[in-house]
Amino acid sequence: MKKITLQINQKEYEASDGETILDVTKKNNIHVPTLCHWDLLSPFGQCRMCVVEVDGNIGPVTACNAPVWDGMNVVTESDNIAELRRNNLKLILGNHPNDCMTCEKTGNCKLQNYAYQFEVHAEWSQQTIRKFPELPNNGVIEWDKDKCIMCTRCARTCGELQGSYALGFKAHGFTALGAPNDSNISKEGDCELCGQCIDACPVGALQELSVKGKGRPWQFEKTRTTCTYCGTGCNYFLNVKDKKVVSISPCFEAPVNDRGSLCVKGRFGYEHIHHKDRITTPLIRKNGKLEEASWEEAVTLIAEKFTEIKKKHGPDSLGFLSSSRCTNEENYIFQKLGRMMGTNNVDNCARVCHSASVSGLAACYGSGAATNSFDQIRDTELLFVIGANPYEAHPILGLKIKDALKKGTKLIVGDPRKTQLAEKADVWLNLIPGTNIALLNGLIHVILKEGLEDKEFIKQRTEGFEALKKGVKKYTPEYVSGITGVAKDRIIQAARMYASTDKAMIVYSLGMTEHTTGTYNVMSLGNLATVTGHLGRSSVGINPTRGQNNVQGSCDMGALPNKYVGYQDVGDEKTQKKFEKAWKTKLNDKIGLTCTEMDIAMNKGKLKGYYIFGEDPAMTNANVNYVKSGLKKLDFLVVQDILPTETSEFADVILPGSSHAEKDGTYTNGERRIQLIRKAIDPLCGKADWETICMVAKALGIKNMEYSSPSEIWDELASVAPMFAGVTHERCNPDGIQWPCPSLDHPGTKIMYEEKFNRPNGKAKFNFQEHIASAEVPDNKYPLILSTGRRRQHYNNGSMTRRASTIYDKWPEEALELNPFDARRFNITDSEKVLASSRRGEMEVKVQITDRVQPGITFLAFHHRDALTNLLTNDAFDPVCKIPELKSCAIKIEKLNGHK
Ligand SMILES: Nc1nc2c(c(=O)[nH]1)N[C@H]1C(S)=C(S)[C@@H](COP(=O)(O)OP(=O)(O)OC[C@H]3O[C@@H](n4cnc5c(=O)[nH]c(N)nc54)[C@H](O)[C@@H]3O)O[C@H]1N2
Ligand SMILES: Nc1nc2c(c(=O)[nH]1)N[C@H]1C(S)=C(S)[C@@H](COP(=O)(O)OP(=O)(O)OC[C@H]3O[C@@H](n4cnc5c(=O)[nH]c(N)nc54)[C@H](O)[C@@H]3O)O[C@H]1N2
Ligand SMILES: [Mo]
Repeated sequence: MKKITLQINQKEYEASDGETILDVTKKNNIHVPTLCHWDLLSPFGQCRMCVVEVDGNIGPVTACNAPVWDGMNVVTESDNIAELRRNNLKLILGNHPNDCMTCEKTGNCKLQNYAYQFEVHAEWSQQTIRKFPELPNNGVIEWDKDKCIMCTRCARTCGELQGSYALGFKAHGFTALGAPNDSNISKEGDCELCGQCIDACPVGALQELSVKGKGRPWQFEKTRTTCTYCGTGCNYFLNVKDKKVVSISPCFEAPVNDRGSLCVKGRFGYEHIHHKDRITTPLIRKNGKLEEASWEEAVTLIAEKFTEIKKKHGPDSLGFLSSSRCTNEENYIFQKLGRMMGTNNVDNCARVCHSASVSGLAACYGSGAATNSFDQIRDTELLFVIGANPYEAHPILGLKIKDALKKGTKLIVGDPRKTQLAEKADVWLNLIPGTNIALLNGLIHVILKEGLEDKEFIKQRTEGFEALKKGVKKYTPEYVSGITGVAKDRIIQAARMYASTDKAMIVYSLGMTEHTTGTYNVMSLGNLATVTGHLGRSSVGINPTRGQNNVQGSCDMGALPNKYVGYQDVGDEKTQKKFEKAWKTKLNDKIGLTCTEMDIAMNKGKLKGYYIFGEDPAMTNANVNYVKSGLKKLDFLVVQDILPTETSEFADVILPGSSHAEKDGTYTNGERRIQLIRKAIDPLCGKADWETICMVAKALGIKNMEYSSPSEIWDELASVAPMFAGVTHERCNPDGIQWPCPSLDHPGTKIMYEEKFNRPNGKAKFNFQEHIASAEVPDNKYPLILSTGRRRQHYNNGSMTRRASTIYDKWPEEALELNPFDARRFNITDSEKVLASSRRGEMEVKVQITDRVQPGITFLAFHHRDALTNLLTNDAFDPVCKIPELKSCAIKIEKLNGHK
């Protein structure tokens, strides 16, 4: 970019062509007042507070949208300028109420600050009263229309940054204001409650209702931390007053949510922290009822029972289910506890989530994690999103996708459901659930037939190509169309687009993994990325959107039955010796049970004692009737959670957990970024989860498990896992580090496999697989396919989001999505309650008639206890990674009248 020189207030400055005057003054700490300008938005030039004088120009110009030129001479302060700004303020204040001192925004209001600075006095307030249309409040964000200064920052934020267009301009002229949009300015028009408009508003017109009266901004202690919901890893501030988290506000410096953007859960899903249902003391079941107990009593009982079970039935009669909602440090010591007890029956919720990614990607490339970084999404030329719904499940990644689309990035979506993203696709591959392998083989078939593969890449960096070539031969577009239901032209078009675009990135998720063919699905997707050479560079690769805030981390930490921390193999002689030496004990070298296998072992009476930490399998595993029957058969169940759950109903002892606001540690997000979480308040129950686990270990007589802080735990695990050797808590501050990071001078890894793959010979491997149908397909008795997944507003078992009144009041119930064709077929009307049943269970649920689902396919989320979706789902699992088929089973629906 061309460099130019200009003068500002008689001093010389360098700038680049294309910058505005305001860009240059900001960079050089020259203060120019602004109201309608926000750095995150394009310049608007409406409020005219930023007027400056430019030599040779007839009148003053607005600094925010005036470009600089070589030799320009700018004056930012003069009597004339001050008077102009003062007059602008007078005009604005003339329409502004004069309740300044009682306004929540006092002290943080730009208008108020400028009124002081430019000495505009109170008599200017409310000279003119505007007439505004009456608009309903949405119950969450207060819209105080009289305070609106018409800067339009809220509406521009909603459209430009969030891509939601729920706020627009209500009218023209004097009655124009940012307001909920009911005009046809926007096509979407749905408020997602991201809350970004609150931060955009420079005055008190938009505020979070529930924070009103809880204190003024300067009274809050602010702690930057990492969000506790999904694997995106957004950062924000917890605002604390009187030892209570009263609100959440954005952090604009974070690497992941770089514009401070948050989703509805991140922004408003915090009420669980101080909810009355929080478990704050240990509970012991006595005569069938849970009663409050002391820590001492609870921990002694656990030690007694686990010791007794181990003695009587051997260590493998014990199981340890770790928590992807909790920190790396907690996961490390939790799996260590299990292993020190002599068992590898250690697992985490990745089993029912992305375990197929771990096994599938490792088979292709040697590591089971995302190959690239989230910010590279913005620079891709083509995105292939398959089996993922980021607009709902990872909304901040969704924003990056929206940015890319705005720039012209092409989009292919592979999803049976017409998601919001699928609506935007250049090609929507509307496959039948469970036909992923056939579809992917079909795409590769076209690519090879048309010679679009990357021949050089295949030759230099891969192995096993011939078998793939032979295998995909029969997957012609016609054949694949017959299996998948996708029109053959779409298959051909998608294959050509993906293969012939240089920067083409794959984003995928559970639509690929949660199948009995999960591992093979991921391998087939790997084949596609490899055959086209879309690997090892920026803005390409194959990227699973990891689910939980720390599911990447709990796998990394070895909360897996076959791996120690850092993916070191259980049973490998050298590794066994290494950990025996480090932990000073003899260790079991037999691979343990997965959590889905533990469900079977409980039912067979082989698993007797189970410690479930921050997970709710009685609600979230497939076929929960089976899970519950197993839990009932246990001799002893310990649950450590922050809130009561379906699973805790079966507990013999409940240990209180600590929420993310109550502890230090790290979470690892879906792009392998290890980020700090920072304690904002003391644990409500008196102990952080890691302290509780240590206490249990001590009571069990386990030595070497006493730690004074999470960073001490981190240092221990980094000393035994080479991929983390260069990471310390200190280095993770403030923006985190992406693993692998093998030494203290290593900067971390943004892109994997730039030079070689992690397999022994450094090459990527093709793994051809044939199409295999889902374990259960529709028939006369159960004629509909049920697929399951997520809604943006709720989170997994819903224990937290159902307790956030802001969220729950607006989204209180679940409904089964049914295509209008099926509704007619089964004579069902919209909102009617039906009985939905599968071979495993039944539930009553409301129906929503929508063409989001295709004929023959239904969809349910699983966030509500009163619509327990997993009563229906199939627990048949993938033979390699043991993930259950949560994304496809057969159901029927019946009208309820007359049934019960
Ligand atoms: N709001 C919210 N966000 C969340 C969560 C939450 O509960 N709520 N949970 C977090 C967790 S733990 C996870 S793992 C992630 C999950 O994130 P995602 O996997 O993106 O979410 P899902 O809705 O489960 O499923 C994704 C898509 O797969 C499609 N699908 C179903 N079957 C098939 C198939 O056979 N083939 C293909 N190609 N697609 C199919 C579904 O229609 C759906 O659109 O989200 C995380 N983020
Ligand atoms: N039908 C269907 N079922 C599914 C899925 C699907 O797509 N469809 N997806 C599956 C997937 S991907 C996943 S990941 C699982 C998720 O299943 P789970 O892991 O069981 O569900 P979560 O709600 O994420 O969290 C479990 C528990 O952790 C607790 N918790 C949260 N934070 C803390 C903390 O800091 N300390 C302690 N001690 N406890 C805490 C919460 O209160 C909650 O009860 O569900 C699976 N189930
Ligand atoms: Mo997940």
